[in-house]
Amino acid sequence: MDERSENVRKCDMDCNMGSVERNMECGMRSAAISRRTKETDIQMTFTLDGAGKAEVQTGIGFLDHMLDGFARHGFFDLECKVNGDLQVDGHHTVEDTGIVLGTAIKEALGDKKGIRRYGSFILPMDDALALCAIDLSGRPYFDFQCQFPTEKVGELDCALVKEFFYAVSYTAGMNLHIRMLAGKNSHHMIEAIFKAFAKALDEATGFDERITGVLSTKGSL
Ligand SMILES: [Mn+2]
Repeated sequence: MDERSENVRKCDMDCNMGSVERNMECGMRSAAISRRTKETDIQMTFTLDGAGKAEVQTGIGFLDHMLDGFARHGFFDLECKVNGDLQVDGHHTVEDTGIVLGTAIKEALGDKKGIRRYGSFILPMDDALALCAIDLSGRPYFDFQCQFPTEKVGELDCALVKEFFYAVSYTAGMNLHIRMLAGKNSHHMIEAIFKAFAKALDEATGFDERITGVLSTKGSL
């Protein structure tokens, strides 16, 4: 068992994950994760080098809409089925979906050889203007500066958007900065964040042929 598999195994035990595997067969960077706790039961397959296809069922319609946009605009493939304790509220469902997505991103990335590492995007959506900047450094850091004018959009608590991306950044080992530069409508603002994140992640995970190994003076990320 190599060091990474060992780490995955440890993570598996820590997070009570059922299976973590990386699809090496067709050279596509992808991951399949299942994670089950007393609060949520999540199955996800995620492909970095995808076509933008999504099949998402989280039980929260607006979150499905956001993850669909994330996959489409990042050209990722995402299948995600979540059974969460929505009778409590959306917190566990949203946070745990973020944990699994971050884990899937990390697994799909593998050794990060040849990737750009950095990515950023400023995405407009009507009144909303969202900035997202990413460094796939392996060191989690999260900064979120955004205030939504409403408490909810559909069944999604706006406060959970921050929780979702916090979970993604920490499990993926990603430096993630999100700022709202302008915005009046919560639906537009949140959608702009998810799409800006998709575009920034697509850039950061993309290959640059000038990069022969890992883009770090340390030699690993
Ligand atoms: Mn929309």
